[in-house]
Amino acid sequence: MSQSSSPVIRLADYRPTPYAIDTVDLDFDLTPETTLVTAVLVLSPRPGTAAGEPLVLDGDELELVRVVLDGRELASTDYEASANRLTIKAPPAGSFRLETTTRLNPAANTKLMGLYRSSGTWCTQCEAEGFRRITYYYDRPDVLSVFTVRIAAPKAEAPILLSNGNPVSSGELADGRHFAVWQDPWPKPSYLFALVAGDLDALEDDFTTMSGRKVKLAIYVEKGNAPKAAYAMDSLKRSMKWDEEVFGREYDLDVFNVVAVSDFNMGAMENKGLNVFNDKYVLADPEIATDTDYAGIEAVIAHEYFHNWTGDRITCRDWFQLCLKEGLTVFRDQEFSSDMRSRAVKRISDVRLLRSQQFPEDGGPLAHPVRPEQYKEINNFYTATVYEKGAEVIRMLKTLIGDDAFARGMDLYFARHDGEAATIEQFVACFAEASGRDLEPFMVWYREAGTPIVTVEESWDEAARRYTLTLAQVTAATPGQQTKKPRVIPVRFGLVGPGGEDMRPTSISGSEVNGDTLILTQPSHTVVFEGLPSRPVPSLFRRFSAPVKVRQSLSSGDLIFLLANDADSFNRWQAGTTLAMTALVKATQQVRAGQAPTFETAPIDALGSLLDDPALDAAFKALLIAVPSENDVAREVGENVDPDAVAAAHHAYRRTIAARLEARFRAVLDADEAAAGEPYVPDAAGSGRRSLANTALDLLSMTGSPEAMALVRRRFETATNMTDRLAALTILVHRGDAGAEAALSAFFARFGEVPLVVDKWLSAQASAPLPETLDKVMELTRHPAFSFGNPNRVRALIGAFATANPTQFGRADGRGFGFVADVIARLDDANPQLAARLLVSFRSWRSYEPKRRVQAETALRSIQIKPQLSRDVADILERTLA
Ligand code: B3K
Ligand code: ZN
Repeated sequence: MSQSSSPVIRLADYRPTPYAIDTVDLDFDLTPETTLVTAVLVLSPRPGTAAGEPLVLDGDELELVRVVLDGRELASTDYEASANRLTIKAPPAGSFRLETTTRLNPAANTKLMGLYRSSGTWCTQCEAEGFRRITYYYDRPDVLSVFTVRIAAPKAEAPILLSNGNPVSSGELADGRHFAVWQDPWPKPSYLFALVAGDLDALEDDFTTMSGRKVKLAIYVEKGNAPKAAYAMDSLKRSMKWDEEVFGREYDLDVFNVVAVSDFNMGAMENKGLNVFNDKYVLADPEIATDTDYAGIEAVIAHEYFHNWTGDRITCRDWFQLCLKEGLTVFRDQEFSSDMRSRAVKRISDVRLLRSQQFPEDGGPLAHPVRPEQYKEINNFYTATVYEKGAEVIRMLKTLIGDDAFARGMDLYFARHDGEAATIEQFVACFAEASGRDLEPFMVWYREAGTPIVTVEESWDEAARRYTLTLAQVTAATPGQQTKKPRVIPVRFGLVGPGGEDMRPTSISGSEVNGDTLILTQPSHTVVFEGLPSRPVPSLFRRFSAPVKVRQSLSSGDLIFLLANDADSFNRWQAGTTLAMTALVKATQQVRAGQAPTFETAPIDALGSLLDDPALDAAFKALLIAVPSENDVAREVGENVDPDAVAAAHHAYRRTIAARLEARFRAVLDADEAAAGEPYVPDAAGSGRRSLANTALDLLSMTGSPEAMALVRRRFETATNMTDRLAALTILVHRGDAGAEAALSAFFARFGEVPLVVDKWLSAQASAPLPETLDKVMELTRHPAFSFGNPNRVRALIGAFATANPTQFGRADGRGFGFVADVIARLDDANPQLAARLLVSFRSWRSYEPKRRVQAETALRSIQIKPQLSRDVADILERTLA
């Protein structure tokens, strides 16, 4: 369907369905080419439904075989059926039984929505609207029902038959077939349905819950891969324990199954009792996975498990409420990872992600509120705004009402809405009740898009010992929202005294104060702190207490002071980042003006002395010296961006750091090599050490000295784990080192059979900031290890090129844009979700300088002229060009 003809779905139009589905019995008869699905629904009218009101069920590319109503096969005049709708014109009064049979071809399902095949395994993905590709149904989250599922399949091909809930029976059938029946006692919406059938290995374990019930755990993987699921299993058990201890949530079925598949549109899916995962977030050992992969597995396993309560037991009334489960579950997984690792390091990583993914979304054509009010294609709303900003909003709520009220609010939410499909209003009402605070003003965070800018001005009255901060907020217009209301903004703060201690004013006036937090509610506040012994250095938004942009002109001296002294680790890092960003933006302006970039040395030396501080952990040091990315700098520059100028400034800055801190970086690497004999552990300490060493190596290589490059080559050759090996390979490739080709060949010779590692090999090449990269990427699309049919391969090659290679995607000749646009147009028929995701990489096209802006627009328009664009791509395109 083309975009212009696809309807806008609006929150304001929400109505419950006229009928409830009391029970669902699904029968799957699986053969590779054809699958017959018989669904028996027992339906009953909801109160207020008029007698004979038509029953209209959703479908998508369905082929109807027959319809039986209360035991009688319907004549074609009694119903209307199309591929995307089944209407029973006049259902009987009272409850009735509808039986439909549909015929599917899972092998031909390249959209990876509904029932499809991945490496010979039958699997499903139903969120958001994939269940309607299996059978006619009320495919929406507010229709909850209890499911019984019978699966029959050829036993040799699919000895493992899984669905939601608990296994109830199984047995043999004729012709080498067998069956299994699964029953899920918990009412759920269709998007949480799952089925898996295949010849898989399992890693098994068990977990005893807090009330003493033993739960059987299994992670199913392709043959031979079970040992690689060990870290995922360990993460699962830690997640189950943590959710009991921190949120009081106990698991509620006899079994919990996870299945890893290699063809998956996203990270993973929280189907009740049967999570289906992209194998990238399950499989790991030190040979194939990096520290980042391990942390990702831990976080995603936790995230999907936590959905059991925030998503499954309490689900969303409609898709506008998506952040009800996603923002909350991201918040929960962030807290889990913080408890497992370093809280400060986790916070900094999360904020970096928010700024790099969500801020550009909020500031561009795809901006939408955390709780949107309209959509054309819901799959395009699984965004950083709904997920990451959604989590920030919950974090602010906690800051605002305090930990205890927050915990009581969560308990109330679980108690009050268990078994329901809820709204954001209902969720927030629990916290209003638990805290006694009016949270209506806070709702602006859910209703309005855009990142507020908070401007800070200070003054110090030496004679009166009075310190004044003026904090003013504004949020720019976003598509469809011209005017913005002021938000409730919690500002966690410290007033840092000359010795690094937090000073205590005798009084604070001008805003509400809650412990160490100022609460802004007005467009502007003048906050007065009385009775301070000397001018403090303000440390604002500690721990990043609100997802805003801060405009504050602290001197380099103040920032260097905070970098060294702030009691808040996040703000120490923030001070260093602000110093680096200021230097990079200034250098970019110098390059554009045809001047050589120049840098202050004091901030660099300050970083250098922190490297010597034994009190700081390695992961934190790595974050301190990590230079903001070129994309970060471009975002800060904001308009008329010339990616080549940004790259030149970035290059010059890194060379300056490298030259100045060379000896220290060498010391870091020596220390790392001294630890080389220790066994690989992907925990905070081990990954921190590697992260610091590899960041130092990357910077050291910027000197371009033969010794530095020899060191990189040696580290590549002698690496004993994937983290170090990939870090060294990436440096060789990105610097265009003479040894790069040999290293790439050696890497492929060793790992060419492991698709998840091939992805790293593809990404390292696609992100190389070299003029030959585009041709290389085109050539790699024809490599036997690459396939347009596999989302991980496409993201590793094309996605990395479009998002992690600003100078080559943004080539001055426009060929980078043109290439990615061609790929999107080509992918759209087979896999619209994947194509739409890639298209998002164009969202900041208006920030380019005029020449590139024209070229990006030309590329976007070349997609638009393609006939039969998917709704997914057409929607993103329309909004991007609007
Ligand atoms: N809920 C799924 C995402 C589904 C995406 C549908 N397009 C995974 C998650 O957030 O846990
Ligand atoms: Zn989720």
